[in-house]
Amino acid sequence: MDETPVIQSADTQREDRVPPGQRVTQQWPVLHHGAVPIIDPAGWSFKAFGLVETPKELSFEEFVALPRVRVASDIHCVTTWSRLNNLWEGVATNEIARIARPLPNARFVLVHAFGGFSANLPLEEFLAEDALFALTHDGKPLTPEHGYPVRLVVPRLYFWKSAKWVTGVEFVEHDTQGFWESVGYHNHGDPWKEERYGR
Ligand SMILES: Nc1nc2c(c(=O)[nH]1)N[C@H]1C(S)=C(S)[C@@H](COP(=O)(O)O)O[C@H]1N2
Ligand SMILES: [Mo]
Repeated sequence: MDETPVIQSADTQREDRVPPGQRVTQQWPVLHHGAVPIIDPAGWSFKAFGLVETPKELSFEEFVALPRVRVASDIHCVTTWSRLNNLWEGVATNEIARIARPLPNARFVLVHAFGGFSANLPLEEFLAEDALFALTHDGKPLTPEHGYPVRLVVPRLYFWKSAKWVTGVEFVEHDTQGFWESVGYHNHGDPWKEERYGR
């Protein structure tokens, strides 16, 4: 039996849990810029750096040995599909902060991914209790197209913030745009406020 605690993302508890302008799909579409990278975990590492007390570089072996959480959440993609009831398992963003120890002037993060991709988030939202670096989805390892070996999942924001093929997180003082934000997606991306495109 899996003893890993399950965190229920708050948005799944709403009476009407589908945000405005969204349609529920049973599928799990694949969306990203560029080609799917095939990542060998043996050559992969996770870096926590920038404004932190103790910068870390973790091998895959070290990363998977960190304490785990499970999160039950809904996915809301800006292209209007939502996929309800996803179960993720991985390492809480909070766990990464606990070991890297962000400095008081760290107020934002850039989550970096393979090939130069990044997504920007306020530190507080990155550290939401339901945010994690996921290794599995519905009990199975992520597939390459969904971000193997590790992807970010930030349930309360549109799914473009949930970087696939993550290579690390950088703690910064000032907000700078990530990949999709720099080509016109909203800087924040709250699905309940329909922060889809533009500022
Ligand atoms: N590395 C990387 N991660 C990414 C993207 C990307 O282009 N590169 N696209 C984002 C977007 S726009 C979406 S909608 C989701 C899609 O995730 P999925 O393919 O698992 O559904 O991944 C996000 N993560
Ligand atoms: Mo997207």
